Amino acid sequence: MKILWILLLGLVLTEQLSFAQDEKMEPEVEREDEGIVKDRMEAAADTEAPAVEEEEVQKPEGPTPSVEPDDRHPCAMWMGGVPGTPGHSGHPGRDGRDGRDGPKGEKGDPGVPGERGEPGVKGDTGPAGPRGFPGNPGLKGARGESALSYLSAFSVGLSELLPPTNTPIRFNKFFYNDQRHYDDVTGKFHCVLAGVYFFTYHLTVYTKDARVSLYKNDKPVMFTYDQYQESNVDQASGSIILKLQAGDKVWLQIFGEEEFGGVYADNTNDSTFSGFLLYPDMSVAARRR
Ligand SMILES: [Ca+2]
Repeated sequence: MKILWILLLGLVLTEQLSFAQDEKMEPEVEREDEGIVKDRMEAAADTEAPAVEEEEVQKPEGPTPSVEPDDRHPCAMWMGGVPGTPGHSGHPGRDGRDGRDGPKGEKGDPGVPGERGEPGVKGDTGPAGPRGFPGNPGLKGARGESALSYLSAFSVGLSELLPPTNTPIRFNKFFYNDQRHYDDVTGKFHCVLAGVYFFTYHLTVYTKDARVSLYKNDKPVMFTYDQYQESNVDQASGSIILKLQAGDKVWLQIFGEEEFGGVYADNTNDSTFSGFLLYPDMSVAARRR
């Protein structure tokens, strides 16, 4: 019986020594591995296993060196010895090398457009551009009021040799009188269009003096006096601008007695009286429209 216990103790000690040798050999293997994969460990520092885990792994799980007799095989102790304790699990392997980059993926779908930004600050005014081409002519304007509405002119001459005095001189030789504003029956110009008029007369004086007045509505407004000289043919003339209203009358008349009635005309000497509208009174013309 004593010999049996000595054998069991020897087996246990042999197992313990074998386990201790395994532990001493592992660091050497680790050092060899470190030399090979040193670079890999540096690159994969993040994924390195914590030291705590290694310590826990290296801590041997102490087997309880107890030997229980096997009832099923009562002769096993005599024939072959006690079965060995199962070995410890090995250390986890180190991480492998990083794989090569895979092929480039397909282009993704366009993203959703962002929100519209705030309007920018108004920029400075740019320099003036070059002058453009002339534009097309505009449309023809509407037909206006005919200027013929404001026509008034006459030019007449004396046909009788010596007109009577103190009465309007009747000029019945017509150079122009289309509007018939000069009345050769009365010898007076009849103002139809209110406005500003110009009048002029050029008279031949012969056989005696001539004194002529230009009348406006029964009142003389201008005088011309020419003294006749024997064997001469003289001229007397005058001109005036008057503002007239519609209905006004203007004429020439010998002022004085017969000794001042030297106004004369024949085939080679005319005595003329002319007048025309310079411009109408627009305020009156507007009321006429
Ligand atoms: Ca004279």
